[in-house]
Amino acid sequence: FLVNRHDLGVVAVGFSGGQPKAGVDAAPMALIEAGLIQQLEEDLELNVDYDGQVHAYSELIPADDPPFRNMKQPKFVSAVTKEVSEQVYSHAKKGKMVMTLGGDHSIAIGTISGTARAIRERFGRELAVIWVDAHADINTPETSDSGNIHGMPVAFLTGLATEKREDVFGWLKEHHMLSVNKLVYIGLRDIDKGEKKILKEHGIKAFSMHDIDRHGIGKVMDMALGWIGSDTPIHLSFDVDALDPMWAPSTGTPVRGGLTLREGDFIAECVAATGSLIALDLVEVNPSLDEHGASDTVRAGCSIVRCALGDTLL
Ligand code: Z70
Ligand code: MN
Ligand code: MN
Ligand code: MN
Repeated sequence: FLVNRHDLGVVAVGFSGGQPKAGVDAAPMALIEAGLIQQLEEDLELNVDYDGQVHAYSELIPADDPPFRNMKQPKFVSAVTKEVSEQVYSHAKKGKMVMTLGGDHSIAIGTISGTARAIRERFGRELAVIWVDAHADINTPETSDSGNIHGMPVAFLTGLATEKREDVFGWLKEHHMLSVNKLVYIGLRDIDKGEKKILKEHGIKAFSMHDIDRHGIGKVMDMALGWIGSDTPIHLSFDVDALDPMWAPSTGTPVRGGLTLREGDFIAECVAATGSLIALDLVEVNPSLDEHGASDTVRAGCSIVRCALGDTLL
């Protein structure tokens, strides 16, 4: 009802500026070369609207971009995410489902602001986000130890971090934003001290690996989707480092003790089964790290995407 689930807009974001390691910008091409788009068209029978480019946004590189409020490359990340926001919005406003291939997780500032705006305009509704990740990515510039913006997207999207400067995320307005009680985390296991405080203070719903061990992934998904409630449009933002490095070693910050490949696919299948998925991000695949594990990591990413977009076993 929310989108035409057979019409998929694809945005390929070859961007690594939200963190220090090169190579995550090559992920969209690796995923596409592994046959992802072809699989979606042929096996899932989706009408894919893809401009055929991996965007590098080199035209947006600022002349100078010194750290600001502890953020690294603030102007570049802001400009790229603003552009991604427009790209995602233009698919979503036409009623298409949107898939964005990253890139590092800072790009979610663009993807989620784009869908939140489209959903507000089209239905007057609020968006829910399921953030699958080893990390919470909810540091403010002031709580961040690293200054890497891929650790901050959720803070900017929820308004926990704000900045008036237009060229440093000041373009993010109320209509781009997400309410903290419409956010659910799954897979957390590496959270900074300041982030823990934020999660507690705002009562943000989070299912850690401990919760998955305790209840099993089936019950956790029931609880996660129950928190969101039925008939709420869902944006799934999937960081491949949520998976255990056994299955997804080629990522910038692997953390042991993660989701199995099947648990990752199961999360995506459960979201697909709600019929409320309107957008999907797959981020942080870095084929140049742990090179012999790159094909496994890419295959895991392709599998998660297929499951989220409705591939069924039978
Ligand atoms: C840390 C920070 C992060 C991904 C690392 C790490 C954040 N909390 N996110 N890898 N995908 O730098 O803020
Ligand atoms: Mn471009
Ligand atoms: Mn992340
Ligand atoms: Mn992560």
